[in-house]
Amino acid sequence: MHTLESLAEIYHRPLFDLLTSSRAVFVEHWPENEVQLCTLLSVKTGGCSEDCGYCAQSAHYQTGLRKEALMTVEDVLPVARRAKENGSTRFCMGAAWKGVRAGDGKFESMLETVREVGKLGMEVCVTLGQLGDEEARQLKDAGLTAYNHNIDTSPEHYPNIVSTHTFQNRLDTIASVQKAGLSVCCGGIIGMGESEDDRLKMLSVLCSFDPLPESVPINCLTPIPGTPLADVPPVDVFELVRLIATTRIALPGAKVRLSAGRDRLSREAQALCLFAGANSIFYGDRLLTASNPGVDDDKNLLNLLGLAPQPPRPTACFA
Ligand code: SAM
Ligand code: DTB
Ligand code: SF4
Repeated sequence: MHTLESLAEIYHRPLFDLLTSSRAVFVEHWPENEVQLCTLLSVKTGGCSEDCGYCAQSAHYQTGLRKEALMTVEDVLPVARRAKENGSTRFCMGAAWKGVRAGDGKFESMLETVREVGKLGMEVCVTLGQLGDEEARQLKDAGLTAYNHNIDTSPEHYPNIVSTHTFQNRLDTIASVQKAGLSVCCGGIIGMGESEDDRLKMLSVLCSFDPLPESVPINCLTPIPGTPLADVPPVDVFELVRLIATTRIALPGAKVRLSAGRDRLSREAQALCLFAGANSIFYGDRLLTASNPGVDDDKNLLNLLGLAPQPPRPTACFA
């Protein structure tokens, strides 16, 4: 079990010692030199009731984002098919909701979308906000692989970022996801004015999950004009690399996803993150609302580094 103290001991080692250790853990658990490509799609954009201080989609801030209604299964399927053709093995759909309720028409529509996308043979992940045991069970029955619900930062820093729900609400949703037998995708954002200890406290919460998270997205804040965090300066890249390396050592079997903020990282910085332990990226020129490197740049980078897109794994398919 990793505590703040044990994680801090790892995190603050001389950088090359840290990288030597994380690389050894990485190669032992993930020997294939592969990176999982995931495609994100915002299926319901903007107008969210929550006040998450980093988010372009909160109705509390004037971010200039155009709201879009929930996409139907017919809208989503062509995007999912293209994602598969382009080499993605995971398709993740995000909705700007506080949460979902069983029986609600919008939730029913999402279940239908999950059922159909699941037939394409990619891992299917959704991030729909808060849910309970029943909603999680229905998503599992529809063929969902994983549910993304980030804790985002330390329990102590969380109330500085969000006031409309609590850190405990996030944990309750994650418990329902685990209970349904779905994989948990849970990580956070760095660069929201937190300390390095806050990041390690976040990691120690992830390390306390049972089962451990299957996937850990590490996002660098994409500053959104109009939000309270619009002017927070970017995180030093070596802090990002240290966090990825420490995450790899603490959670050796997890997919560590180098998520938002890649378009502000140099190729060299991304290479260091992939060396330190990241083994997944979001692929395609848009995240949910923010920009991401273009697919040609990403293909080029993986080629230059001798990394291959992870092939579909039959066990991970629900077709
Ligand atoms: N409403 C759902 C929720 O809150 O879980 C799902 C959508 S939310 C956009 C998914 C995750 O995206 C957030 O938990 C956060 O980690 C990440 N995210 C959102 N805006 C971001 C930003 N500006 N920069 C970096 N990460 C961001
Ligand atoms: C996650 O941790 N990062 C992705 C995914 N989970 C859903 C979302 C990143 C969003 C970046 C900001 C935006 O596109 O609005
Ligand atoms: Fe954004 Fe999700 Fe928070 Fe809504 S709940 S404001 S979509 S992060």
